[in-house]
Amino acid sequence: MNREQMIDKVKAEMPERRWLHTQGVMETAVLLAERFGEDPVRAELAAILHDVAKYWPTERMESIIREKGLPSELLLYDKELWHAPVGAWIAEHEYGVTDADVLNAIRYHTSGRREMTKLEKIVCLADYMEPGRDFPGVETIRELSGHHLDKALLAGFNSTISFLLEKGKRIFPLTIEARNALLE
Ligand code: DGI
Ligand code: FE
Ligand code: FE
Ligand code: FE
Repeated sequence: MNREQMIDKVKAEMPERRWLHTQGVMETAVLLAERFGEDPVRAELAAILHDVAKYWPTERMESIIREKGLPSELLLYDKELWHAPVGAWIAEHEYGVTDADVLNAIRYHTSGRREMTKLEKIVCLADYMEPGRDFPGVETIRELSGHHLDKALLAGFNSTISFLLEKGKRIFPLTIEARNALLE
């Protein structure tokens, strides 16, 4: 599947506003890849696909998690987390992506994990700071991203963790591990 075909197929999976977000993540991931010495083509590919499962019905995500052997502990945490590992599965099996680093950048774009690759960090950070994002602290993240990939991403995880604490929600262990690893 070429880039244009992939874009058309992903676009058809989501409402217009989510496609606008995806385009923002694509542009931002390319910029960050150029800034921090990663491959912009692979960064863009992961960005195109990162939210492909975002609007799948819960039951459809749940059956992929159960039937394809994805980590079942995901089911104990917020449904918002599920589209990332499910998206990686779809990228591999429906879009023919074989690059493990690209697949992991999709898989971990929501939670992060410890020892993230540069590509994983870039996609996760681009998702936080694309031009359409507007949440308290996003400007600080954008400023840090001018020079510091890890500090900017840490600020992103801090903001997610604060948000989850405020809402009284569970925090997925990988998110805590991702934050701790950036402080080491
Ligand atoms: O899919 P997007 O909206 O572009 O962004 P995302 O994939 O980073 O999803 C973020 C949502 O996931 C946000 O509403 C917070 C929610 N979430 C729920 N539990 C957790 C979590 N995010 C992280 N990182 N860790 C959690 O434990
Ligand atoms: Fe997402
Ligand atoms: Fe994110
Ligand atoms: Fe996203």
